[in-house]
Amino acid sequence: MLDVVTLGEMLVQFNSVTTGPLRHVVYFEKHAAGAEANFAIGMVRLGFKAGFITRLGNDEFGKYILSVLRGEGVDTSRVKVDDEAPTGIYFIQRGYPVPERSSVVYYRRGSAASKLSPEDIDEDYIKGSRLLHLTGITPALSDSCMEATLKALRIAVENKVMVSFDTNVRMKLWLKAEKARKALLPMIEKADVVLTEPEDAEILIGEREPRKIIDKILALGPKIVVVKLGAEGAMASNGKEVAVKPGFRVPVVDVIGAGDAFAAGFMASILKGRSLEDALLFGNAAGALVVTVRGDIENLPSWEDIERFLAFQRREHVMFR
Ligand code: KDG
Repeated sequence: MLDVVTLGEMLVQFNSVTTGPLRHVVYFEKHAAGAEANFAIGMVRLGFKAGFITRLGNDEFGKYILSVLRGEGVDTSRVKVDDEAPTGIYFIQRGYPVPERSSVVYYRRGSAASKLSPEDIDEDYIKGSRLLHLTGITPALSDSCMEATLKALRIAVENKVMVSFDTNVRMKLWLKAEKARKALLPMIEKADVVLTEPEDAEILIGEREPRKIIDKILALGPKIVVVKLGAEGAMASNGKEVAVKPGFRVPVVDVIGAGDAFAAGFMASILKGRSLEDALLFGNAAGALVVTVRGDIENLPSWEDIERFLAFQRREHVMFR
């Protein structure tokens, strides 16, 4: 039996070794990444059994991604290989035009994962799990991906499986804000835990202020709402208490993937019955570790590494040898 099931697209990420506009970058480093897969790997590192539903192309990049998922211990029994469509890829531009920020350029239209459809969603697989994690990326990939997401959500709700939903609004995929709003709001309403950030909330509910975002989303039905504030930390509420935790100061190499690391740290803590404050602390720590390197998954921490990171932040003596 699994603890967590998620679905979406894992892509090959070509991360610029140097900062600056992509046209001048000479060297790219190959990684495997994608919001939901990052989350699944993050949860495995934190001791949970996680399964990932997707389609991969029958190509070199598909083989690479499958080996990464298997190597990380993610259950790949529901990963299908598609002979017709390729594995998606994307490039990351770092530090330009905004220092310490990254942007993405996708080559994923028509990818194998965009062909994911309701027939790929196995009812028993989700029923037997403790948590279904969804993000706003998968429903933006295609109509069939949207239907697959809705089917997974329906199964979870009907079987009282906890649902976490990370808004992850990607306007490069939606193109129109109205489309994102119409698709994602009904999903948010059915989720138990919603993770979002001010930029997404502005698009979805016309609100940027963390406290107001929390109140507005709690009023839609979710039991816990978390607002991720990047380097500033995060705020969360369960309707009874509001918790706030500042972020950690770390050298920033590439911020892509930090939100997924945060989500894994946060949800792993919730599944372990920890307080909102602890969940924010562990989420922030996981996110901080991920921004210090290129690649989304490499620095996803174990509990032990989170503890060592936190001890160092508290200026406690940490043994390195
Ligand atoms: O959250 C990080 C992801 O955004 C990145 O890895 C790529 O999944 C991705 C996406 O669709 O943007």
